[in-house]
Amino acid sequence: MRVSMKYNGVPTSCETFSYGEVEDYTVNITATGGDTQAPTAPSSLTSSNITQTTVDLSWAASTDNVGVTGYNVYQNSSLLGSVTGTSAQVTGLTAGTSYSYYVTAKDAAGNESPASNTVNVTTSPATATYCASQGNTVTDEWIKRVVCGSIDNTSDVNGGYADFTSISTNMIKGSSYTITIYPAWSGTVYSEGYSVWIDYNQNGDFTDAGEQVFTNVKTTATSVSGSFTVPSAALTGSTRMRVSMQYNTIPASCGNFDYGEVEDYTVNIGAKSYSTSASSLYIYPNPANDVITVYLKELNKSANIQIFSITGSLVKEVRISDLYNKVNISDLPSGIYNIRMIYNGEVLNGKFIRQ
Ligand SMILES: [Ca+2]
Ligand SMILES: [Ca+2]
Ligand SMILES: [Ca+2]
Repeated sequence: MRVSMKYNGVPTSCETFSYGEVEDYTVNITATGGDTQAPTAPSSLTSSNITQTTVDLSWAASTDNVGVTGYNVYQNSSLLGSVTGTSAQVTGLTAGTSYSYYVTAKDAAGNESPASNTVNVTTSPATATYCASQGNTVTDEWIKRVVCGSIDNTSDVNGGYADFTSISTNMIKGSSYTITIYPAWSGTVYSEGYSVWIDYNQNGDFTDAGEQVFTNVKTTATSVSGSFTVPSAALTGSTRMRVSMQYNTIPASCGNFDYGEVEDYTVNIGAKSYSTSASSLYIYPNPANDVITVYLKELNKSANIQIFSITGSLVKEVRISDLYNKVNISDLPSGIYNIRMIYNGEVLNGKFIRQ
């Protein structure tokens, strides 16, 4: 390295001049630049958009004395890959499986920061496949109608089995629901046994404790009915409800039998428990005499509305949309009512007075 100072002008590297001085030094240039300081640890690592096979990770940026050049993403403590930004989408995961993640920052010299916080992720459950079940003969008897929550399905004869999983009702953990089954006979009235299951843990069977939610011993009654409470341990999300009717005995959840019918439905189990404290629904007018209007915040949407008496009994359930959001309450006795709407997986509550 040459340092040069010249009177009254800028010196060139090779010249002799009258006034001034030149000094030569030595500089040793190394390959790494000598940066030995690692970046700070990334912070605030969070996961989002968890699906059966992917998860999105994002974190707060690290700093470095020279500069952060990228981040290493670790899955179950093994390096998965590197990115330059502060987010990453992990793909190729297995449904219903737990994974742990942390990230580190790195600089151009290859220094790696300490690990960020760790986040644990469980991918969405695999789509369950259920055992087959059906009545072999529906000449004499079948399930005519099923009513549960907002399901009210009159089906008549379905050849022994019907997949009605496109028909669903919402349910909230800790809340009680009533199911009513109506049989029909072509001639002679035979005794029929009944059973209903809900796959609360979404593992594709009806055999876990508490999943048989209703049974009725053989009867010639024109309808059977019972109540059950959705356990707090039930998984949030959509799952299967199986309704079965068999001649002369209570049916099993799997397999074929001689006489009767099986119908499958979908139940959407809500994450939040019912609270009457917060009033997050806008209801007009209030108090009201005959009709209330309940406002949905988004267009082209619909939602189920449940109205409860002050003692907690479900007295009305209707479906509203942004195009038709009126609920007839003229049949309700005067009093205070709680109203609940399950919308986008969220529970919105309100109160109104029937004058
Ligand atoms: Ca550094
Ligand atoms: Ca049927
Ligand atoms: Ca199960």
